[in-house]
Amino acid sequence: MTAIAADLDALVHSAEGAFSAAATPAELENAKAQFLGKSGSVTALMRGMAQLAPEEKKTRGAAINQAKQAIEAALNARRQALKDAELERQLQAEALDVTLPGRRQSSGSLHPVSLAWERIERIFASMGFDVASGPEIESDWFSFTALNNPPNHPARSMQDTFYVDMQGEDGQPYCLRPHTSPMQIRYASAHARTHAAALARGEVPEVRVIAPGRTYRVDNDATHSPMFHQVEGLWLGENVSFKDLKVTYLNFCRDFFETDRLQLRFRPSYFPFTEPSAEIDIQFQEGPLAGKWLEVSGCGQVHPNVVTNMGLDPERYIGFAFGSGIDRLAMLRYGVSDLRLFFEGDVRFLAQFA
Ligand code: 2NM
Repeated sequence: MTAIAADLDALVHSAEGAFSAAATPAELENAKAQFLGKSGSVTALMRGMAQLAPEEKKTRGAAINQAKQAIEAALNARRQALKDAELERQLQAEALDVTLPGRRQSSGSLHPVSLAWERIERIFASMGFDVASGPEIESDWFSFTALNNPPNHPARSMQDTFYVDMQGEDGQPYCLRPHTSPMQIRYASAHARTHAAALARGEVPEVRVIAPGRTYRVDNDATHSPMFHQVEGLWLGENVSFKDLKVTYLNFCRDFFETDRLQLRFRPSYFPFTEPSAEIDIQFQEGPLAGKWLEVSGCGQVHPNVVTNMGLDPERYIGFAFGSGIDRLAMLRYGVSDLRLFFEGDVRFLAQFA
């Protein structure tokens, strides 16, 4: 009796050992087959009972059943343990650290040149100027001829202007506009057509517009970029004078630089499209640039030939135009020392304007 019980005991221990050695559910099912399967040890013991006497069968059968139940219990315990371990592993792998800081959605910001551009538009709009924009690839007529540029003017040369492999009806090549003046001609010509009836009645409806935009020149160093930004202003009417130019530009500078502590100086100069012409210099009485005269713009009274090319009568229309670099204004406004910083796209620079 004890001997019989001892062999079953050993079998139960052997099963327990095999089950706990199984590291995965698949291994465990293989181990189960060794004991409880069709050709497993327990099944063999059951078959062996056929040879026993009826009295022995009873006690031996009960003992085998007990052993079988013990093995099944061990199997179920190991199944549960493996399941728990798998769940634990999954929880570890998918663990969330809710104390980690969130990933910030960083917001972009406008480029400093765009900031300056928007300020310029807002300020001139507040003084009654329309804002016009148009083509960057322009004809020879709008780029040069209408602007009173003589055929051999140096601005027309290959060294100064990017030409495009496309010709206009006049046989002249198109170019990347070297200034936004073409837009002034386009705007004033459209104005002349729109107001044809008023003009026929002898009225002189004013032209008051700025043309900001991208412009191009064959030039590339610390203070020149092949693509740069210009804003031109044009104010024509019956009696628009240099006094209006001075007041307009001074008011613009006071608003743009947010100070009245600045002075303007008009220095005689030359442009084909204006006569007389001048350079506008600015001097701040305060701040890091105080005391230095800095060139900010060209300007002048629009040449009668240009007024004519706008489709307007130079006997009735007089006024001024100016052209300023938006990049240069932005450098002065935001204290940027190198023009190239605007065009490198370095976020460490750009983020400072956020
Ligand atoms: C400048 C300087 C002086 C200018 C002239 C015109 C137009 F189309 F009305 F003739 N627009 N802008 C002008 C005048 C531009 O830039 C330095």
